[in-house]
Amino acid sequence: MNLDNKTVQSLASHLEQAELKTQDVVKITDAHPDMDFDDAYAIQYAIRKAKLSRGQKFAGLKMGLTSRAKMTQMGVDTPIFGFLMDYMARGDGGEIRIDELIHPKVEPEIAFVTKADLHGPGCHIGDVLAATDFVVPAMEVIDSRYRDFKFDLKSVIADNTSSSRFVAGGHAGDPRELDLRTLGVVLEKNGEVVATGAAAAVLGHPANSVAMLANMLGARGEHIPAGTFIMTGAVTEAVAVRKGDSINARFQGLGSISVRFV
Ligand code: OOG
Ligand code: MG
Repeated sequence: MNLDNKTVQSLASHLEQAELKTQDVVKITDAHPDMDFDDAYAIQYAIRKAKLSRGQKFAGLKMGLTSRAKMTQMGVDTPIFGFLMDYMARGDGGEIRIDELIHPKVEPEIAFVTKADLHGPGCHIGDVLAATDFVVPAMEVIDSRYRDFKFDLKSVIADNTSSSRFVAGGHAGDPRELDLRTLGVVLEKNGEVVATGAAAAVLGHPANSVAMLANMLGARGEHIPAGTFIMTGAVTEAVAVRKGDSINARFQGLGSISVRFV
C-alpha cells in the first residue's frame, strides 16, 4: 500500500459520488501515480463498506477482463474482480433507466451459483464444477465512472470494475451437462446482431474464471462462500447503448435475456 487510509477513503467517496451523481471523473491514477494494486482494491472495498453501511445488500461477485475481446477493447491484460449489490439488479424483460447512468455498455456473461465454499490458492476447474449448483445466463451493464471509458487497471479496480447494473436469466443449466466451451452467445441490438462469441472466450472455460476469483481472494485471505452468485466476465466485447435501445442476448441451450433502455 502506498496510499494512507484518509486518501483511500476520500478516493472511494469521490468515485462513489461520481456513480451516484451520474458524473464522470478523470482516472484517479492521474493524481495518484504511485497507487498500487492493494490500494486499488482497498478503495473498492471502502466503496462496498459504504454501501453496506447504508443498508444495501451484497448480491454477488464479478470477474472482469477475462476474455481477449475485452482485454483488447479496454487496452489492459489482467483479469480483475468486483462486487454486485442488490440495487444493481434488474429483471429479464424489464427496463433500465438510461438517465441513471453515464455511458452504459452491455455484455453477455455466464453466471455461476455455488453450493459449497471455494478456497484458493490452488483452486482449479474441477473444484469449481464440483462446487457449482447451477449456471444461468446473465447480462452486465457496465458504466465506467471515468471519462470516455478511459482507464488503467488500478483505476478500474478502484471503480468497482465499472459495475452498474446486471440481469440474470431464469434458465438454469448444469455445468456438468452443458459444454460451456462451445456454448454460443449472440448479442442483438434493436433486432440486429452486434456481437457473437463462444463461452470459451472466457479463459478457455468460464469455470476457470471462478477458479481464478477463488485464487485472487485466497491471496487476500478470503474465499467464495457457498451460495454466491458470480458473473464470469464478458464473452464478447461490450456494446454501447442509448435511450430507446432494445437488447437481446441469446445463449445456446440457456434461453435469452432481454432489456430495454428507457
Ligand atoms: C471493466 C469491467 C469489465 C467484463 O466483463 O469484462 C467486465 C470495463 O470494461 O469497464 O465487466
Ligand atoms: Mg462484465
